[in-house]
Amino acid sequence: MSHQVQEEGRGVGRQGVALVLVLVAALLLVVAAQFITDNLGGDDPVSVATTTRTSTTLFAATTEPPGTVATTTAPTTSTTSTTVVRPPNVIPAGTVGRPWGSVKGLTMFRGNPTRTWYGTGPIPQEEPAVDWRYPETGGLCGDSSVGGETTTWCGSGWTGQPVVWERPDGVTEVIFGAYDKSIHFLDAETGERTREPFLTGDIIKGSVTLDPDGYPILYSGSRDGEFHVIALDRDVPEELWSLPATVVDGIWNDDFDGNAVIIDDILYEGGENGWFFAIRLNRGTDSDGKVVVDPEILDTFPGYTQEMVTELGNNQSIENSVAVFGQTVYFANSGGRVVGMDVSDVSSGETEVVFDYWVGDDVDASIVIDRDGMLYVSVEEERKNERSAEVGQLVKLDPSKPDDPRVWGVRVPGKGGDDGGLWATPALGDGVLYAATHPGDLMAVDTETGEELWSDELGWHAWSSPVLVGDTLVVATCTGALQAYDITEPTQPEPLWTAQVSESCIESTPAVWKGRMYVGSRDGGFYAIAPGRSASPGSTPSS
Ligand SMILES: [Ca+2]
Ligand SMILES: [Ca+2]
Ligand SMILES: [Ca+2]
Ligand SMILES: [Ca+2]
Repeated sequence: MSHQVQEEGRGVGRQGVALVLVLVAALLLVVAAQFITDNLGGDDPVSVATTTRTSTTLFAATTEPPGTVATTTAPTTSTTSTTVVRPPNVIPAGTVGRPWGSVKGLTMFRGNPTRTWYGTGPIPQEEPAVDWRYPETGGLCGDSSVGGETTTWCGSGWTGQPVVWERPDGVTEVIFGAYDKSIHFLDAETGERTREPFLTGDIIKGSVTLDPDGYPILYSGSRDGEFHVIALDRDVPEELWSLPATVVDGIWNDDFDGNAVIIDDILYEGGENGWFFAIRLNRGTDSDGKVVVDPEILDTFPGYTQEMVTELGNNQSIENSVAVFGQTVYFANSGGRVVGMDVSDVSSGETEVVFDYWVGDDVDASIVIDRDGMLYVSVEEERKNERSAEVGQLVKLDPSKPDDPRVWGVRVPGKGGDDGGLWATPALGDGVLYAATHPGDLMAVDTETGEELWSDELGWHAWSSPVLVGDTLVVATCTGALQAYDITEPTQPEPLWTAQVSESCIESTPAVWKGRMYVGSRDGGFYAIAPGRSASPGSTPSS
């Protein structure tokens, strides 16, 4: 079945288009690379350098929300502009640590394809307080069944990072999926609904992706067996298309927890069925100016091998969020296989495994990629096999040495009855990686040597990914707090404040936007935290 799917993208016309794109890319590569080298740093967005797309109005007549105009500029002669340009379909080193796309916002889990941008500051320097809770009382709860056992889940969990973006009409909107099976849309200032919730068929664990190129489209997985593509330019959010996990003959289950990346109309996503997908969205507008897609599955690929299934069993799900550098898409699966796929020819349906490494145990955190293209892989302790003990739980890999890529590995043992390892995705600082561990420590690790420079206790079960903006690091804890650190001296973080948000565990990753923070808790609520208007902690749900 997979082969039929793979064939769909291989039209002659498509190859012609691909050839033109490759030529354009080659022409722009040198100029763009130089430009990027000259313009590192800052919060400025990254634009694609292309002669085929300029200042395009994506939809004209609109109702709610007002139209988004995406402009793609290619300032190839200016050296004073701070916009970074890049060749199409390529993620250059200069994109690391920067926002992604033309939309002003945090549009995806960890902000960009290398999973290294966490929002726009500042982060409050003094203890903030809960500004609003959604809903005001009660919780966002839903029942979900696995293997005949039904559990009630409340709030939002792992990874659960919200999208925050500045709409063209001036409203800053927060968007997140929750355990009540719905995607919620809120006014960041007030916590009021901006749109009707979008209901899926099961709980949502992952993070949503807002189209980074200005199309009014949202992308979300769910436990319901579908990956959803949702239009935001209708009266209510409306599904345009969905990818069923059953499109391939997968193993394990049909959930989608991983967060999708969209690069120049191609969406990359991994599923808990164990497969990786590359989908050309063919985004556009209809005659009424409404956004449409006409998706085409370019490639499907099983993240597992038969050998892995024989050795480790069927749990070969992909729950981590794909990361991209250059023209290689990286993902890892529950068997501990770290895969790099060359997608330079994905438009013609051709991908190739160019990196393949086994860390031994489940990888659910996202791979983080630095400017040298080095991979930081966070491994859980579930299988606890020899390989995992040997490789370590926080591992740096050098893809330029595919035969022996391990640069270093840090052991993260269990403690106090908890397993070791990491579920959270580390934050990449200046020569330092900040990682929250399952046993409950926040570690600062030297990216060159793997030396553990510093650590602090967060409690236990730290699944929320640390967020780094400017010289401030903030991390949510399973005791329901946000903890901030001053990292002016990156190797020696200094505690700044601890703000109690909720009485339940926070597993979701916070989003930071201009002095405010947004995060969901397992108590059922979703919170905005801001410089203190009141000193009172979050209201406790009434039920
Ligand atoms: Ca399911
Ligand atoms: Ca899952
Ligand atoms: Ca897993
Ligand atoms: Ca796991």
